[in-house]
Amino acid sequence: MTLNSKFRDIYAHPVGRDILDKLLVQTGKPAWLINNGIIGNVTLGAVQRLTRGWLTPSFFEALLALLNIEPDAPDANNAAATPAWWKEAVFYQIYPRSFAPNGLRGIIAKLDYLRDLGVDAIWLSPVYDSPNDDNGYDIRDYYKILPEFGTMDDMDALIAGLHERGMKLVMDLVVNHTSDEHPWFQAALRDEHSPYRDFYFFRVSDNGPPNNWTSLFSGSAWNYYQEQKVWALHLFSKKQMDLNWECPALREEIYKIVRWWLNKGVDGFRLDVINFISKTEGLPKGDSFVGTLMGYTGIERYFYGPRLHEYLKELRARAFEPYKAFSVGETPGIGVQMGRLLSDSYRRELDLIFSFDHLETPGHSRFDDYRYDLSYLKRIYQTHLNADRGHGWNTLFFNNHDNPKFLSKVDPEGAYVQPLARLLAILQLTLRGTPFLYQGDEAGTQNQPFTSIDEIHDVESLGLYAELIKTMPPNKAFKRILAGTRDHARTPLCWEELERQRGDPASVRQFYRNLIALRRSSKALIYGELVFLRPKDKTLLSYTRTLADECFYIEANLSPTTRRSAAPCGAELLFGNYAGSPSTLRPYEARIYRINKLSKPM
Ligand code: TEU
Repeated sequence: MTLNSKFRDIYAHPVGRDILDKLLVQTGKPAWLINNGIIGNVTLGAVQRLTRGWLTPSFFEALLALLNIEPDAPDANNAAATPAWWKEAVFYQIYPRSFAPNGLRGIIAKLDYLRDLGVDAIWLSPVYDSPNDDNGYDIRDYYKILPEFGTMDDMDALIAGLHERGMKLVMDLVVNHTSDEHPWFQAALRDEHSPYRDFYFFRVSDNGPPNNWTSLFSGSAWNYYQEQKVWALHLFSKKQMDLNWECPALREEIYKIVRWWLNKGVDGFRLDVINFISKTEGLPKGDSFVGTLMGYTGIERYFYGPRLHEYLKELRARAFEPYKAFSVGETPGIGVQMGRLLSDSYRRELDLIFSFDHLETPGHSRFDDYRYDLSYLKRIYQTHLNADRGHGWNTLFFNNHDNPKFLSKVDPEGAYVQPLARLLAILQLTLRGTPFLYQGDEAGTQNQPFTSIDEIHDVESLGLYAELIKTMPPNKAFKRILAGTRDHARTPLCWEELERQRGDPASVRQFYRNLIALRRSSKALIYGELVFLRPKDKTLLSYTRTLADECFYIEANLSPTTRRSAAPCGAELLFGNYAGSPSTLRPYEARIYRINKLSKPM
């Protein structure tokens, strides 16, 4: 790709397609705008001339560098999806800090609750030894359990307890960075000739930070160590130091860690912010326009780096493959086409990725106080879930430990919690993909009514608050933190309520339990072809799942106002989040029907 490349060439390129698709979604513009005879023939050079003074040459240099990183394009294959346990499983994410008292022992005590709910596999957020600057995502010792969570014996008991119940364990692998208290970093800092010095990004620079990259937790991405007169890179908190994957000895250490845990019986890993592990050689500075657009300066230099595919292929071959272990990558910022290149089965890299494109509507960031419009979710599902019928597979989630509650984004007042929680469950357990429940989803948990910054503990929120009060009054700054803080997802679960719901057949929990049982009973709801209906209907998400002669029709009213149902005549109602099935759909009403092939809706 060069400045002579035309928009249509860029749109035909996987990275170009993802960038332009994000721009189109953010600006609400249709795709044909790119591919038509006029705009399609416009070259990058012409855009540079037209936007002189606004988009600097460094923007085009950075864009071309990003485009030319990727020589491949996804292989379009529409063969039927190959069966795999992790496509049929229902995953449940546990955030050990707030799941249950007594750490690992507390989790073991809840395994029967999870088995009864229908959970097949647990994703366990970090339990490794850590100074907890970022709640465990800053690891000090990969081979040791954080004492407040328990012992390695407790860990072995958890693995055994899960396997006894036919369940699996996926741990969290945090290898984009370590804690600055990790012995590798301590040794590297102490001695510039230490072999561990190359495990990190140490730089000598006399005039300030080596480049203009900013941390995802606010401020510069560089720490300066006065005594050693050296800088070190940290894309997250000041105590989370980025690892240099260019260093073969570092990669060997990571493969050893993975094999050690897989030897213990762990079934796979969720790979933390794994798309950041390859940084552009020379750590070139970030473009200010991209930095403003994305909120993080320099991100275009590491979110889809030049050796990412090479490292993921090697990690899989050297550590995961020998154990047939499962891998799901957390990949913020990655688009549909890049996602296919990271996770399509023939690529031998990751099995699955978490895409975050559905979590915020266009023009909004997590810290914007706005009402989420579910018609956007429909748009994202229509572009993402069928992007790759053959090799590809999706993750289906609404919550995790990094985001405010999805329910509260759609319905901040909580006026429709009962139908809405059940609507989200119906989508998550009938669309094509692997459902990842976050602890508490099964009870319809909402955001916390925090009243002051003193109640906030999350390093990201506190870093942002410190930044914001430099330019706005504290109450205005707190309002932004309240909208997006991760602490909404990190408050202790109320087990009294969860156990009450377990005994109440009309509860959200039991609704999830019955839905999970329905999904488990039907291959069509897992591997069935997914066909979206009425694409232009903004307030109705309707689709069918068909496999052999089994067919389901699902519809969901995406609005708080009553509207007409579009269910086909003669269809058999199986599930609904309201009693009865009038011809209209009440606010956020959703239904699942079984239909026989003859009355299949067109
Ligand atoms: O999160 C990576 C990250 O950037 C998230 O904030 C992500 O962008 C966001 O969820 C998208 O909605 C991972 C871990 O999940 C997070 O808890 C850690 O703080 C972070 O990496 C650093 O390890």
